[in-house]
Amino acid sequence: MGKVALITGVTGQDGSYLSEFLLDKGYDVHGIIRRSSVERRERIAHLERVKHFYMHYGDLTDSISLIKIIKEVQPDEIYNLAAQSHVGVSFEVPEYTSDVVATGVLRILEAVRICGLEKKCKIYQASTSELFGKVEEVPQNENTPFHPYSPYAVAKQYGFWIIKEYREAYGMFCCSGILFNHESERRGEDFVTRKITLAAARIAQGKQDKLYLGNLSSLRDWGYAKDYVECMWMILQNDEPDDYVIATGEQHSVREFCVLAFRKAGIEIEFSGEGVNEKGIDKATGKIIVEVSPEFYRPTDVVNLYGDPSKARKKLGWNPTKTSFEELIDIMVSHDMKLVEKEVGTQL
Ligand code: NAP
Ligand code: F7E
Repeated sequence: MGKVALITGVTGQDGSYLSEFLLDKGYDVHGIIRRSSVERRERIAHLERVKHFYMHYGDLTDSISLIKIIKEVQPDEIYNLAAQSHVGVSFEVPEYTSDVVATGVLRILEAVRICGLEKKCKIYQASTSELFGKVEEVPQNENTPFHPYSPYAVAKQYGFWIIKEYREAYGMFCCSGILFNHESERRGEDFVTRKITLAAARIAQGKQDKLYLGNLSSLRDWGYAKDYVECMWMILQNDEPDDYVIATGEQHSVREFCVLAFRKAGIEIEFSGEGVNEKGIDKATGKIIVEVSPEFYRPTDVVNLYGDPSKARKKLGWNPTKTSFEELIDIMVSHDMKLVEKEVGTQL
């Protein structure tokens, strides 16, 4: 009989790729979904009638639903991917963010104990490079001190420590993957990479005039989500439970991402000016197509993320550079060029 996995956040970017990955490996995959007034399940629509894929209504803020689902499913592995995952939004909804992102992890751990599954069930926690926040060293590895720098990051730090605590206090097999940014053609549209690739496609097709962004100098270590879900699984297959930094070991700025994405869409862009006055100009037409808007600045911003994935490479045999930065941009822009072709109307 195949193994049984339970995924929270199954409708998200990572949840959808992980479902596909685990189904391919012969797992029974159970996902927790929330009821919403407008169904937003496009990332898993193709899986809904697939054999061995099951969905359950639940919420990370609702212990009863979690206990019921875990009792019924009896999972061998839980992947806790659910979160209010937008850092900027966490400044607007800090209490809700903490409830889901911090206390939600505790609810999962306790539900597993209440169901008597603490010796059988392994747990993966979606931790984040945002823990390094106002960075204390570059690049960052498993020994770099944490300095969370947003309500989201502070909540994720609780998640990291409660996972470690339950591992040590109760001998549970629970692990955190400290994942650096990972993107894809399924990335939410309000994260900077997807916002750029969609805008590049729309501007190239005459369906948008201009793109407004925040901090163009912010530096990130961006990987491909499809490669990163493999690593989540590898972390739980290892003999010992442990925490790992998952990153590519390459760093680029938001500005650099813009130049390459627009180039892929057929537009050469040149930046001039500084801070809020910086502008991205279409070299062929002289038109300003990128501007900075303080609306997208954060009260505290994380600006220098750069991961060192040596431990994951050595201990798990994971390949951090399967998909290069340029290939990631190619995948996203090619996808969005086709998507935008089908769009009716303009976003001017
Ligand atoms: P995402 O696309 O924003 O997906 C978040 C998922 O969480 C969605 O399925 C969402 O469901 C679900 N969710 C939100 N609130 C919930 C609640 N109260 N109860 C149950 N489910 C809830 O995020 P992602 O990019 O796939 O990231 C997956 C996880 O990794 C998150 O925990 C994120 O914080 C973490 N992470 C992401 C990155 C990255 O670069 N992508 C890096 C490090 C860590 P709905 O569809 O109902 O909204
Ligand atoms: O911002 C800057 C922004 O929102 C990246 C989440 O998955 O990864 C993600 O969080 C950078 C920041 O991702 C805009 O200020 C400039 O410095 O794409 P982002 P994030 O904040 O790094 C981590 C690892 C997670 O754990 C999170 O769940 O880009 N930036 N202009 C902008 N960001 C956005 N969103 N929009 C802009 O217009």
